[in-house]
Amino acid sequence: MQSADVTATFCATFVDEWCSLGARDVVLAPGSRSTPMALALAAESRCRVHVFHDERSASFAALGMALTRGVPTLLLCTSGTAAVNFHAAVVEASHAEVPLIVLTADRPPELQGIGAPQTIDQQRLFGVAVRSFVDVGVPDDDRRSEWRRVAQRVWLAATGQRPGPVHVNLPFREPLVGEAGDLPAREEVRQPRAARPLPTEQLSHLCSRLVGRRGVVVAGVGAASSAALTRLAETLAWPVLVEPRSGARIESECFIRHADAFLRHEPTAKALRPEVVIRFGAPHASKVMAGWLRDAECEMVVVGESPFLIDPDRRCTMHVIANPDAVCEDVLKVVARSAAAPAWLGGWVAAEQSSRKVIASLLDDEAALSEPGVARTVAAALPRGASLMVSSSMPVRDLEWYAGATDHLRVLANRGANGIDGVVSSAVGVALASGAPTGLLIGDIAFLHDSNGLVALRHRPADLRIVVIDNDGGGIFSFLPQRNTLATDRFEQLFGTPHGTDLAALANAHGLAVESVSTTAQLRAALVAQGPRVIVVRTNRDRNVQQHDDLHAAVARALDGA
Ligand SMILES: Cc1ncc(C[n+]2csc(CCOP(=O)(O)OP(=O)(O)O)c2C)c(N)n1
Ligand SMILES: [Mg+2]
Repeated sequence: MQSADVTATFCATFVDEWCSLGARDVVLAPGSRSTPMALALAAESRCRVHVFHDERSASFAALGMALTRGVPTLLLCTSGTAAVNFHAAVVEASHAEVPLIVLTADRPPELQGIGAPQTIDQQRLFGVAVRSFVDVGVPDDDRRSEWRRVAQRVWLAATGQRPGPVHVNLPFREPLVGEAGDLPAREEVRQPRAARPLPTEQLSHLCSRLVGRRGVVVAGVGAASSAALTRLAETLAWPVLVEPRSGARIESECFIRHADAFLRHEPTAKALRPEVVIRFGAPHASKVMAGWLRDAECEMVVVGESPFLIDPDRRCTMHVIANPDAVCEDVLKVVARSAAAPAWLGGWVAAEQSSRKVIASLLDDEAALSEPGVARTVAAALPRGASLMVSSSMPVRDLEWYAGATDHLRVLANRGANGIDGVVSSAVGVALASGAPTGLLIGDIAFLHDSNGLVALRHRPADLRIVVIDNDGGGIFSFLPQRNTLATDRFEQLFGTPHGTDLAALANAHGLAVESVSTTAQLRAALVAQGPRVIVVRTNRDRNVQQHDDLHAAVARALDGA
């Protein structure tokens, strides 16, 4: 066999193996050295190829796709700095436990270290951010019996107990265009991920901590289903503090949405101090809630599938590594209706009801949209079955604090490393993989940071409705002590960072439909139209702080009067 044909057969074997294991999305950026793999991917009918010019954008789109599907996206680029541009998304995928198979083409060994063009050291390029690194070597027909095993190992490393990115470096020798011959035969691989019951001892230990105590359930990303949480909460007579990304923010009086608002009210925060917390998945974004949990000095059980414990405040007293739905079921088999004092849940429900009334009355029909009002309206206006990507920093918080029920949506965010990079592209990936209407709620700086995500968007089959909150800078910083301790000029120079960019013109340059809105009714109407489109809402950073303060003061007044 000619060497180009061996290379083509090698690539076709890897692609066949990954598609047999479930890969469906391919993202690639153009380049020459990656030709053999690009051709193999394009020839595979089981997967869809999406081309992005900018590797950073490509990698975040791949991340968004994997976040949506839960299976690895295949991501390919050429050699050199192209590969380095994947790094931020690889880090996010690592922290957020999103499976990615990152393929970087490379020059063969004889061209390394001698100044050959577009050649850098790609060995372990992503350092500790990948679950595994493999350099497969120049394709060699004598090793064809190993090819599928290597591909399987890569897949298993990306989809293991702690999913994440895997880096495969692919040195290719010229000529790069060949014909694939027969592929080596495939052997089935087993991927065991069945939920196992908790060991009896751990289960009785867990249950003994819950029964008859003043407790709360906290539901974050990776929580149990709303049905399982409902049964657990009813049995224990506890509230469920639920954030949108859990997927369990249902319309129920025991499912608490506005804890951030009412826990700012000291007497309420004190009265609702728990003895025990059971947290499913990742913590909420709210600092107020984190501080309240710290002060409570209660026991905290954390339940999740990942062996990696997120516990920056070191409050966890028991870590249960298991499927959250299975844990709920196991607990309910043991625990009969709990004898917790009815006043406990009643106090939560009353605080939530008061907050809901205040928040609805202030935000539901604004003549001049506030940022909390935008977040609330975007969630409410998107159709059932839509996805909603929210950016750090304020959008993800405003949605958590002020949105109503969100279980009609799939809410996603890049909160592994909380970057404001790659957010537009991630949302493009979500829209492409879901095939459903997708909203993106994003600030102006994050939008500008990744405006390359808009490149060719109008040609993609993506119903993406982008809502940009344009406060001409970083609004989050106005909530920090810097705002009041620094002179305004210095604050604006280093933190506020106004840029004066015409975001509508930028979107226009990409041929996208653009609308500017200023009232709730206009925003609602704009969100009904199909994408891809950009909806711009102008706000003001100082007024935004005031509006948050006003909301919290109104909630506090309602609680005082209750
Ligand atoms: C990649 C990256 N760079 C910098 C930061 C620090 N940072 C956090 S929020 C923020 C400003 C965000 O501004 P914008 O997107 O307009 O949202 P707003 O704060 O106005 O809601 C910055 C620069 C970050 N989180 N990630
Ligand atoms: Mg901003």
